[in-house]
Amino acid sequence: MKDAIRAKALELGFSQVGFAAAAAPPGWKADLAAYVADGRHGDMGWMADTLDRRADPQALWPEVRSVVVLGTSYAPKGDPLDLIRRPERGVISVYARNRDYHDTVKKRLKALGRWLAETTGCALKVFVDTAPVMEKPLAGQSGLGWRGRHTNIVSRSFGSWLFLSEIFTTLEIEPDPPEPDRCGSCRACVDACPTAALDGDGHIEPRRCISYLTIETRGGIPAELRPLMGNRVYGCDDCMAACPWNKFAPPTTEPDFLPRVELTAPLLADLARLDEAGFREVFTASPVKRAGRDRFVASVLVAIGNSGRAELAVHVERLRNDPSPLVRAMADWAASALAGQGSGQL
Ligand code: B12
Ligand code: SF4
Ligand code: SF4
Repeated sequence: MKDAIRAKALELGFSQVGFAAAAAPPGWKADLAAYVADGRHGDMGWMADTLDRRADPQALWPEVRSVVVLGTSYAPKGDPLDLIRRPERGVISVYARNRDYHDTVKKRLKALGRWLAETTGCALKVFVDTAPVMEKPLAGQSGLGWRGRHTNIVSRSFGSWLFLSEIFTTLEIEPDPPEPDRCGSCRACVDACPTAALDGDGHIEPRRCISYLTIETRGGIPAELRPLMGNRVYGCDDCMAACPWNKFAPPTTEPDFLPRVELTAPLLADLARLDEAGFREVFTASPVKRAGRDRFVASVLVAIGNSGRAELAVHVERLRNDPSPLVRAMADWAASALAGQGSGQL
């Protein structure tokens, strides 16, 4: 059965498959509870609200017996960090340069689920970051990879560039052995983090993470972190890209994940011009829509403030009169940052 599931999953376009028991070791809940108690979830209130259901697959669905964990590679071609050295451009994270992976992966999960239910008669539920599921610990249990110091799953075949998703099933399936930790003495991801969000022991302070600051936070970006963000305007790949295991990852050929030309190296000047309608037009099927126009343009203004490009001041001035208070506040900051830095400096 495992071989048949694996073969069908690969045929449908998944990159890697593992099997885990639907049981939660007690440590999961304690770790998640400690994270929430420390306030690390920040504005992601759902993490506190769903803690009990999330920490145990059987609390979410009592009939579940096994979890099929699926990895989908989105490995980029070339070094995604090259753009960081081009301050007039905005960096959109690799995973968000084309269609929303939730949609692409969900379609495949449903096809695999349909086949599994028809073949075995089992009951099942499918998830791709769509329900309170602890995807990384499950993937770690299933042998897909180990949890790296950047806190995400690293696969020997696909490095850090894997989206995770799951099929919860009533079938009893023999679990795969977990993959041992292969980080060794490496600390490349920890050292690469621009905001020192990683402690080196496998923990993250999300409230310092650029991914959180550009996608999740509701309260604006703290002033002391803005200069550290450089030109990253949506998400961040630095810790993922630093991982030496990526050298084994073949670049994805999935059309939905190949970068759209206009999102590969967009000019900050163009991004700063986006109004609501323009934002919706450019980002309608993309994960970037999650940020919304105001928060996205606020991040663009931070990048402009960090760019040292005096010619971008004209966009900043216009946005100082924007209807959004968040955009106006970030435009004021960008204006003083540009004035302080002078033209052409980083
Ligand atoms: C909330 C969230 C975020 C938050 C918080 C991140 C975090 N690490 O907690 C923010 C917005 C910052 C974020 C950013 C990103 N995310 Co995110 N995120 C999630 C989400 C929704 C929940 C993660 C979670 O539960 N965090 C809470 C803590 C408690 O969980 P944890 O990290 O597993 O905590 C464990 C460790 O503390 C560990 N632990 C304890 N002690 C020790 C000691 C050692 C030595 C070690 C190694 C571990 C360890 O035990 C804890 C619990 O078991 C998942 C999807 C999901 N539903 O699971 C995606 C997910 C983790 N994200 C993902 C991605 C791709 C990203 C980004 C790369 C996106 C980007 N390019 O901007 C960045 C990477 C940042 C980073 N270094 O983590 C992928 C990761 C895929 C993978 N290969 O693992 C996921 C799985 C989504 C998906 N379906 O593919 N994310
Ligand atoms: S995504 Fe960026 S900011 Fe967040 S932990 Fe990784 S390197 Fe640091
Ligand atoms: S960069 Fe090094 S420490 Fe970080 S996940 Fe990869 S191997 Fe582990």
